[in-house]
Amino acid sequence: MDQASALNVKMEETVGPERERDEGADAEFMAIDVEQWLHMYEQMSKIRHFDETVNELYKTARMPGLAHLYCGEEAVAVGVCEALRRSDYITSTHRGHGHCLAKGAEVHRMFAELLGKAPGYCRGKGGSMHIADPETGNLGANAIVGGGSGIATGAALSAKMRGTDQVAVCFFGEGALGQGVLYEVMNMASLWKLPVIYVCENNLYSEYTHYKETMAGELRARPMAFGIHTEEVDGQDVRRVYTTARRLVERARRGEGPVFLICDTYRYYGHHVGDINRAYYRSKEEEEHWKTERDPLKLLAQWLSQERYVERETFEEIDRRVREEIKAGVEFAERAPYPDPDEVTQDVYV
Ligand SMILES: Cc1ncc(C[n+]2csc(CCOP(=O)(O)OP(=O)(O)O)c2C)c(N)n1
Repeated sequence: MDQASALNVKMEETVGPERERDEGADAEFMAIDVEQWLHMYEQMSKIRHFDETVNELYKTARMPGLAHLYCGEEAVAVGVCEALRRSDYITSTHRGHGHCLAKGAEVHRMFAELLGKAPGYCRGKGGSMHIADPETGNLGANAIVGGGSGIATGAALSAKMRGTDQVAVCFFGEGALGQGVLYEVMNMASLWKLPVIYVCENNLYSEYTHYKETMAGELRARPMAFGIHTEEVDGQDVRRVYTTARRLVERARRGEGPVFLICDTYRYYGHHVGDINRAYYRSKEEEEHWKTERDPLKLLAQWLSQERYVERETFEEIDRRVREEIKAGVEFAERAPYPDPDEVTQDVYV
């Protein structure tokens, strides 16, 4: 009996649905500049290398605490944030490094925060799950599952009341659908036609449980019950995430109300860096399938090579540049000072 059937979950629910070719979408992808796709590749590469390095810092005991890695899900953060302006808002989650970087956070200040150092985004007092950066519209990662939904919806209400055309994106995992606050804010957002985009990253598992074991009915039926326009997209294909997000963001900007975007995706590592023995909740074959067949970086690079004639060396050069930036970021953070002990009660709730 394979892992999927042991858990009473069908195989297609662990490897994702079959995706068909869509010629209309292909034409839309071709109309976008190669440079812009390469920028998205670079952003995804940055997130991948950043979080792989976080894992190393944890394993070699150079980082205090733990972290939730975003590897495998990069196309969601990058595709959505590429459709936003700097002045638009996002709220993030406990698995937030990808969202922060995609919205424009700087690698060296991110590492400084993770190592508890003074130049970090929260002066080293927030850590992985609380990185916020008002300069880039990032209203913060959040250790409370579903916690960002009230903040993003409030930000969208504020934008509407101030008469700006800003939008707010609320990223969350499918586990957040078990939180009541999400239903309260979706109700208000729909009634008041707020410019908020709920982005549900369905990576199949909430901690160690397949979502089908805890969710009654269909995921998409939940936002639809509030009359919210809902779409689902292959979250491993940054081309689809970006073009769909671009359309939905414009819809929200025009004042047509909230939208809900389900992105089908997968996390490559454990729920957090310490979750290394995963055999009791998902199989090695399943992980391999996503990594070899559905990797967002490989999928974009393959398409750019085949259809847009980008040379392999171009990707190697981008990856090399990214690795240098990551290395310099870690060196910066390791050299940086800790905050002064005298300020231990500043900027925190005591
Ligand atoms: C309100 C609340 N309940 C429980 C937890 C413990 N917890 C942390 S992450 C997590 C699972 C979240 O799953 P999901 O929302 O699908 O996000 P993913 O980890 O898959 O990205 C849980 C239950 C929490 N942090 N907050």
